Formats: sequence, C-alpha cells, structure tokens
Amino acid sequence: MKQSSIFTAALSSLALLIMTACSTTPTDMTKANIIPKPVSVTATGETFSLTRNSDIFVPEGSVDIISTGQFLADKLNPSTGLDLQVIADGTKPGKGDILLTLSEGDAELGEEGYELEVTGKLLKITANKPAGLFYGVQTVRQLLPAGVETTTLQEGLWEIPTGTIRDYPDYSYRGMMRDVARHFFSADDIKIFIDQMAAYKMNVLHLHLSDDQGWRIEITSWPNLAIHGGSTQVGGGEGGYYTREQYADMVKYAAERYITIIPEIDMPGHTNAALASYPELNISRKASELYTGIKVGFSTLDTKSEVTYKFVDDVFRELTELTPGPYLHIGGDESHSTKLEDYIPFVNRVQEIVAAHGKMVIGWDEIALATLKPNSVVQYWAKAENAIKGVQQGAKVLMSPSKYAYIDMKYDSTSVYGLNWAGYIEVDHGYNWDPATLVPEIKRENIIGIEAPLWAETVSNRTEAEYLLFPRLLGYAEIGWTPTALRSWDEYRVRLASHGARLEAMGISFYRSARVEWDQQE
Ligand code: IFG
Repeated sequence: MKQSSIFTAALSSLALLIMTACSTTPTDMTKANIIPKPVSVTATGETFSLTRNSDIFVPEGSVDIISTGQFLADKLNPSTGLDLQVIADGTKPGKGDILLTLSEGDAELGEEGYELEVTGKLLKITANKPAGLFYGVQTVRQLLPAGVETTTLQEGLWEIPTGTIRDYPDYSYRGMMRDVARHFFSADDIKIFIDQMAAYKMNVLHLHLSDDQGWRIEITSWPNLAIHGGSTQVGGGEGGYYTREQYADMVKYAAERYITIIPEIDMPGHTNAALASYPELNISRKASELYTGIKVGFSTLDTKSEVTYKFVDDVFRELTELTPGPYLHIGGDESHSTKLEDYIPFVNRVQEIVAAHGKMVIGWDEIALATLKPNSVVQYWAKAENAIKGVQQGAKVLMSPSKYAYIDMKYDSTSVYGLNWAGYIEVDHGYNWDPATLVPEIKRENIIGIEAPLWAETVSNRTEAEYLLFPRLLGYAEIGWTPTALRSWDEYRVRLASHGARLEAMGISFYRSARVEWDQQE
C-alpha cells in the first residue's frame, strides 16, 4: 500500500470511528419504535450491520418469497447504496446477510405472523406463510434509521440492534377505505397509498367505486356508467375512471403487498351517477342530471324493475372477473329514497346475485335490516343496533365506528380539510378505543377486524388526502394488529413521535398534531 494511501486509510477509519462513536449505535431492540407494536421483543444487546457485502437469501425457487426479498432490496438499495442482491440459488447466507425462510409450523405465528431473529452475524425472518415474511420485512425497515425510507442516497451506518421479535396480528382484517367517487384519485395515487398501507402491515383496501357524484370503474356491458357517470366529481371537476386494465393492475400491485382489494358498488342509494347514465335504471325512466354537490340520500335504483337486477348482475359479474378477493361490497347505506319494504327484498336479492358469483357480501350496517346470509359482513358505521341485528343473524362485524374511525372527520375546528358531523377525531381520540368493547353486544368473536374510511367530499388530491390519513392511519394499523392489552396512548405517542421523520422520508404530507411531541429530524 502506497505511503499516501496508508495516510488516507488511517484518516477514513478515524472518521468512521468518530462517526460511529457519536452516532448512537443501536444495541437495545426493546427501544425500537415499531408500529404496529410487536407482540414480543427480546433484546440481546449487540448490533447487526448491513454492509456492501450483505445480500438477501431466500429459499430456492419460491416465487412469492423472492418477490418479498426483492421488495426489501428495492426499499433499502436507493437510500443505503448497499446494492443488496436477492440470492435464490440455494447457497447459504454468511455474516451480515439477511435470510427469509418458511418454518416447519410455528402454530403461535398463524397465517400472518413472523419471527425475526437478529444476531451479530445474521438477520433471519421465519414464518409459516409468505405473508408473515412480508410483515417481518416491514419491521426490518423500521429497525433501520428513518433515512432508509428516502429514495436518495443517505450517508451513514445501517445498523440493527440484535434480539428476537415474535409477532402476529390480533385481527385478520386491517383495512382502509378510499372514496374515489366524490373526488377521483388516479391509479398511481392509489398504488402509492397501497405502498404506504403495506409499511404498517394493513391488508385490506376497500375502494368506494361509485356514488351520486361519480362512477369510477369501466363496465363493458354498461359503458356509459364510466364514460358519462365518471365524467365529473364534487365541485364539477373532470372526474375520471379506472379502465379494467388499470383496476387489474391495482389489484396485482396490492396482492404483491399482501393487500386484498374489496370493490364497493353502493346501492340502492348513492346511485345518481348510474341513474344519470341509463334512463332505464330510474323509476321515472328518465336519466337524472349529473350531481356535483355533497348531499346524500336523494337517489334510488328502481328496486321493482328487472332491468335493475340485470344491471346489478352484470356489474358484479364483471367486478368478480377482476376481484380475486372473497368479498364484494354492496353498500346499502343512506337509502332514504327507498321504502324499507322495497329495500329489504332488494338487499336480499342482491345477496343472492353476489353469492351466485361465488363471492361474499359486505355492506354498511343498514343491510342488517334484511335477511343476511351467515357469511355476510356488516360494516358498523352509524347505528350499533343495526350491527347488533347483524350479530343476531350470525354475520361478522367490520368495525368502522364513525366517531372513532371516520378519518374524513376534522382533527379539530382548525382543520383545513374534513367534515365534522361525527365529531372531531384528534390523533389520540382515533387511537384510544377498543373495537372489542366499544359496543357491549358486539363481542371480540363477532368482529372480523377494523377499517378506517376516508370519504372524499373535501379532499381532491394526494396531499390533501394525506393530511387526513396521516398520522391517524398508523393508529388504526396498531389497533388492528396489536392486542389491546399491549396498547396505551401514552406509550404509543412516543413511538409515533419518531415516525414523523419516517413519514417525512416517505414523502407523506402528514398533519403534525400538537398531541404528539414529534422528534426533531434525525
Ligand atoms: N356518510 C355516507 C358517506 C359519506 C360520509 C361522509 C356512509 C356509510 C357520510 N355513508 O358513511 O357516503 O358521505 O362523512
């Protein structure tokens, strides 16, 4: 080694020493601010380092594990510059490598759980199913500094404290809803949101595809629904819709992140966009005008016309072709212009149509006024007595109580966007509730999970939507994943504070609630 390069090498190792000394080398895994909070964390007090020699090892030939390994590499390489490769040729991992592997059967972990074991030599994620490995990967991201979430090269050491995390979700349905009918959001915007949800282990995206103000999915047998019904939105803007290909692409993108898409076609109310597109769907047999306001409850399909049921059958047939998931959402809310004696047989018949296409029904809690199929799900939003009727009929309940989970509600009276009819939902209020005890007659075993709906009357682009979605989404992710016994606002708010830098690094324009002492930039 030349004289000068000895000097250079000495200088750079001194710099590294200084940097290491002053940067807090992480050695205590129990201090990691993971959201959702894992079921158990055991620290072993050392440090694992990712270096240029690190790679990601996955079992030979397992396609979905290879894609999870590639997902991790794609998240880490731009910011760390470590050029991690996915190795799937059966060679063994060495020091500083990551290993994703399926276990022989760790019953406690279930379908979505994982074990993350970090030593000074190896970072290993084990799970019964590929979904668990994907969730372990999300935890690995959060064990690294916030800078790892940027897409530009960051200086620094990429160190992870050693220890073991055993983790698995409380509820199997951990969802968000996006209303793309009031204001249209592009497929690209929705894919960005899918990625954001995946980082917090959420696994269902309910898309509210139709309403009074817009029809947002191409239906080839009824083309005017999208062409005319999708041509505007609240406020009169140009609206839009997803072609079948764009919708299929969102479904695929979501599935790669273990997120199931549930499409909703709201009916018999909230149907003005369809009524404006086809005269024959109207009781008057005259097409309604397109609507760009935010009133609700004024529209109804003609529940007595056979054309209506052909429409419903065609729409759900075409959606079934594009929906690998088990559910179709039939809406059913605020049908104030449909007589109850007409609403009930309509919902009963729509349930039969959905079943005939091999899918199960989810509907807003009013559907419990009809005769529910036992595998139907009642989405509790407004009336507990409806949800309780659902329980009495053997249906499961999806908890979306408007007073706690409607994140189109303002944080407080100063909020720039949002509504306030269900009350204000500051970050602590949105976190401080337990789905299993909120309504005494709705027991833990009746509940399939939780979902936070973002209705889009007052937001029309990604920045505005993120103002209402974040940071509250992180709380719903934790409510769906972490056992209530492990949750408390005082402890959560400290972890949440450290996620400000992560949300920033992910390019999310979140609301800096004063209820959280956001960490200074790392
Ligand atoms: N209720 C309506 C939504 C939306 C919402 C806004 C349901 C099930 C009020 N129905 O919530 O369409 O307008 O907060």
